Amino acid sequence: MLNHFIGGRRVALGPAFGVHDPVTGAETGQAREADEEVVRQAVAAAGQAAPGWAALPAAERAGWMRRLADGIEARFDDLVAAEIADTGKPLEQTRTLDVPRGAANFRAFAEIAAQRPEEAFHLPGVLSYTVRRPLGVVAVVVPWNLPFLLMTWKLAPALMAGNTVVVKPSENTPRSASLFAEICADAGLPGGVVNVIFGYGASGRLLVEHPGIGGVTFTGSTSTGTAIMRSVSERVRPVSFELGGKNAGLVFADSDLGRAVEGCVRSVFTNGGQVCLCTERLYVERPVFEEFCARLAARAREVEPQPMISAEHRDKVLGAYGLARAEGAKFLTGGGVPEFGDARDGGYFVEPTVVTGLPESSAFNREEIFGPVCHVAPFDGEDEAVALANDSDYGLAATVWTTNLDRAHRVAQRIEAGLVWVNTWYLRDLRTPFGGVKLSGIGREGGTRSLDFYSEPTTITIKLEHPDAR
Ligand code: 6OD
Repeated sequence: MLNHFIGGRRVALGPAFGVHDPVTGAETGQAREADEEVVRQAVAAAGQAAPGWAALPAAERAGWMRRLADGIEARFDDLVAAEIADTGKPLEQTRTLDVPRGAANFRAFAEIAAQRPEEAFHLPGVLSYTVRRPLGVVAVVVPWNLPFLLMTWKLAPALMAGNTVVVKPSENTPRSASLFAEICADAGLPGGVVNVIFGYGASGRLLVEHPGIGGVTFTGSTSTGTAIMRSVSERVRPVSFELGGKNAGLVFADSDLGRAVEGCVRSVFTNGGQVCLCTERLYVERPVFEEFCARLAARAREVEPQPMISAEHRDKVLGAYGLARAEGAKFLTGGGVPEFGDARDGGYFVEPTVVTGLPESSAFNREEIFGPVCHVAPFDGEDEAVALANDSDYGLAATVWTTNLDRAHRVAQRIEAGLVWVNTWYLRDLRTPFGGVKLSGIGREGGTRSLDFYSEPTTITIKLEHPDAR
């Protein structure tokens, strides 16, 4: 049973709920669901720890960040196992991306904070400078697709900026957060600095609505993001949201087609398509359209199916496949449920799928599916490519595949998205601004932007005696 972690201790309050293995559908564990009392205790513990944590010299907090990174590395195999048990991710991905990024997040924000310049503005007779204060207690609401990576991506800068936190992982993926609580306790982190509570959306809602919360960071669906925004609007608290996407990939005829196909295989199918940055709309310049489709479909057939996170999410993805079928799409591959003839047949798998032939107005091309699937359509020329990419309510990420350097810059700069990758996908430098436009989110995290979000400046202005003073 996974119990909440509040004030440095485990708290066994609230009803139990089941956690399932997406690979087999079997219940593999239980966690406690946070109710109002649990949330009250967690926010109170974080509130009590906040002044002491904020008062530490930044260099000391940076020392804690490094110790937490060490703790993650020491429990590497346990974290890998926990993440796989909850998500069914491939071992290779978990070992090379999810868990190492947890440690990297803590190390990166310790460095970024240390190198950040102070702000001061000087006019004759006037000196203004800013001091930054933490928000207090930050609610960290984490999704199920990259649970450890995204939790630490938010926790590290929030803590480094002097906040204490209450983390709520998704009900589907509580294990790595629970293990991280253990790592914090083993490292001797002062009680209340990191608190972890479990539960469904209702627990998250109680958390973000709590008056002791100074700010909310959330990655997940646009509908949950807008609900959180409404919840905090009366208290005018800052939010940082990375929400849904309907990311476009543009493949030009002058691209290295082999590289483009491989890149698109990664950008469509990584993590079973369950990454907010995954491509769901591919547009290919007409002279290479047929060849690209044939090569992409052939490679998609070789992709090992990965489970969706839950039966409910699998049904949503299968619903999108059904919609495409009903609207007359041509399935270049996939569209069904793989049969394994073993325990995986009880799991939440869908086939990697490539379709074509649907109008841009189809819900299939407009709404986020979040599965291993993309629609491919032809385009003629740069202007049409850019118009198609931008014809979306979302604007998180895009990819551009071309060997023409001028075109790469021209097109990338015209795309309405927070992130554009050229001849690659999901290549990360943790110092860069990260987030989306339109329905894909508000605010940017990454590098100093994270530290900006997790703190608020006070401007101090001093009148100086000076012959030219105003
Ligand atoms: O890599 C990251 O830092 C990041 N924020 C990834 C987000 C993925 C969303 O599903």
